[in-house]
Amino acid sequence: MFWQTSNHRIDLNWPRVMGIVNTTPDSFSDGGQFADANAALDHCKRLIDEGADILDIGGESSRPGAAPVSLEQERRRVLPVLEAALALGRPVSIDTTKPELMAQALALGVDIINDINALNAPGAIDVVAAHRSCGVCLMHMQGDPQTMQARATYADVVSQVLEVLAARVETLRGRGIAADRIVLDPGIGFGKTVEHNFELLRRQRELLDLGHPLLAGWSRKSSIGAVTGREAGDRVAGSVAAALAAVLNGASIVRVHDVAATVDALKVWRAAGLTAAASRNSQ
Ligand code: HH2
Repeated sequence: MFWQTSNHRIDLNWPRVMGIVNTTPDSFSDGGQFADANAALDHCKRLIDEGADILDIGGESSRPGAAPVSLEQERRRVLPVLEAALALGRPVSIDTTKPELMAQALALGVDIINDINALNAPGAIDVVAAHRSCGVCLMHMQGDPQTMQARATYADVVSQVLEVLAARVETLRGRGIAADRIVLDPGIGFGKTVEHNFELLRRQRELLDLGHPLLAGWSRKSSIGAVTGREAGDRVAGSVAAALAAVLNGASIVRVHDVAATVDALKVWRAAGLTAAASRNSQ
C-alpha cells in the first residue's frame, strides 16, 4: 500500500512516523517552543535526524477550547516554515482547516493536506480536487475545537466514526480524488471521551474496512494522561505504547511529538518480525 502525495509516493508497507511541528504559541504540549520560524526549522531538522518520515506543520492549536487564529496570522506562522522544510527533501504536510492556506501551501509544493475538519470548510475539497496528486488526511471530529468536549456522545463510537469517514471518502472520490491519495484518521480526542478513544483503539481494525490506510494521533494527549496520571511533557512512554498499539491494530502512520522514542520502538517491532502489512492481515 502507498500514499500518493504531491512529490512522494510513500510506501506504507512499513509503519511511518509523522513528526509534529507546531508553530503555535498555545499548543497543549509544546506551545511556544517553536513559534519562531528558525526554531521551527531546527525542530524539523532534528525530527528528520531522529527518523521522521513526514513533517506535519501546523499554525493553529486544536486543543479543546483553543482560540481560533486568523488566516493572516496562520499564514505568517506556517508559510516560511513550510518553504524551508520542503528544502529538506522529506514529505511535508500542512495541518490546517483553511482552504486559502491549503492552496498557498500546495503552490509552495507541500505534499499533504492534513485537515482535522476533513475538508468540510467551503472550498476545501475544491483545492484538493484541483491538485493533480497531493495527499490528504481526513480526520473525524465531532463538533469543533471550541465545543467538542462538552457533549461527546455516540451510540457506537466506532461505527459512527466509520460512517462519517465513509461518507467523506465517497464525496472526495466523487470529485475525482484518487483513492491512493486518501488516508483516514479516527481523530483521537476530538469530541471523544477517554473511553471512546480507547474503544477506537481496541476496535481500530474495523476502520480498515474502508479500504484506506489509517493515521493515528495519540501523542501526549489527555487520554494518555488519564491512564498514566502524567502531565503532557511526561507522556512519552505512554504515547509510544499507544502508537505501537495503533500499529498493531492496523495503523500505517503515527503522528507523534517524540520521534526518536517512537522510531526506536518501531525498530524493535521490526526486529521481532512484525510489519504493518502483516498486522493488517492478522486478526
Ligand atoms: N491531533 C492534533 C492536531 N492535528 N491531525 C491529525 N490528522 N490527527 C490528530 O490526531 C491530530 C491532528 C492535536 O495535537 P497537537 O498538534 O499536538 O496539539 P495542538 O492542536 O494543541 O497544536
